[in-house]
Amino acid sequence: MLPNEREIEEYWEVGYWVAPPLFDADEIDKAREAVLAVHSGREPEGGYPFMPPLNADKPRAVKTLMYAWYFNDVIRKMVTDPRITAIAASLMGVDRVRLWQDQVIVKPGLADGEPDPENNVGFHQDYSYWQDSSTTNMITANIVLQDTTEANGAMRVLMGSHRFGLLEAASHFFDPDLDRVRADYATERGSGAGERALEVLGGQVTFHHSLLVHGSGPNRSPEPRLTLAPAYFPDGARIRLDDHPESPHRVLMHAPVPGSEITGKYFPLVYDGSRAGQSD
Ligand SMILES: O=C(O)CCC(=O)C(=O)O
Repeated sequence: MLPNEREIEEYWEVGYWVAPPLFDADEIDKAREAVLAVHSGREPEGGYPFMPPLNADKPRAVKTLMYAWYFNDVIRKMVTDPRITAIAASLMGVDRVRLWQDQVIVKPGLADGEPDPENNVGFHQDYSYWQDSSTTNMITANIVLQDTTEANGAMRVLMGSHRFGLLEAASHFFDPDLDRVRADYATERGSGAGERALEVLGGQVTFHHSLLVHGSGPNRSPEPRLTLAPAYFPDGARIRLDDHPESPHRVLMHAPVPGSEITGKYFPLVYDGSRAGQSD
């Protein structure tokens, strides 16, 4: 199920690609269970090794947790699955791929009609949080764990916005005002990119470039919207010391030397085209 040449060209044109369903109902059920377990605080025993989920104390706000792959087997298996990592390699145009991070996202359902802007994911560019990597040729996969439409808060993308380059203020994941941020980006770049909600079936996976502007509106359904969002980068990318010493990647790089390759157990090789997609 790799993208063909035309689809790869399209990815570079619009900044995202939507894969057909890659995971079956059983795999999705197991992943949903894992997502809810890691957000519940029941695991891992002894507490979160790196950082706790954000917004855990706000029942109606979007919640995210990073590095669950490190302690949860189901999540690790999914984010290192060659069905995904081979596609990431094809779209990035490289042979060898490493895992950059994961993000486990829970968007609670607001079916009772009470709005809560913090249920939104603000429009942002992932690379704005990732500037300690030397390359913007990085990619996020959104593994969608239920059928998802605008009604339950499908991810929205500003098509082609990865070609804007890094925007000045693009770290807006937790800024709920979608209209203002969208307008700011349009002002900065002088043109409005077309916007699209990625409506997909459970088990489908969407891929987006690290500079693509994306976010999402509220989940108005009764059920939580769950997503597993691993991100990948080409093997050989180097450490770039920016001015965010507290970024989780920087912390996990340990005594980072600028210009040296990003490697080590927190950035595992998850696809090697020359070895037919085994992980290490
Ligand atoms: O879940 C969403 O709506 C956005 C996810 C996201 O920002 C990402 O995967 O990079």
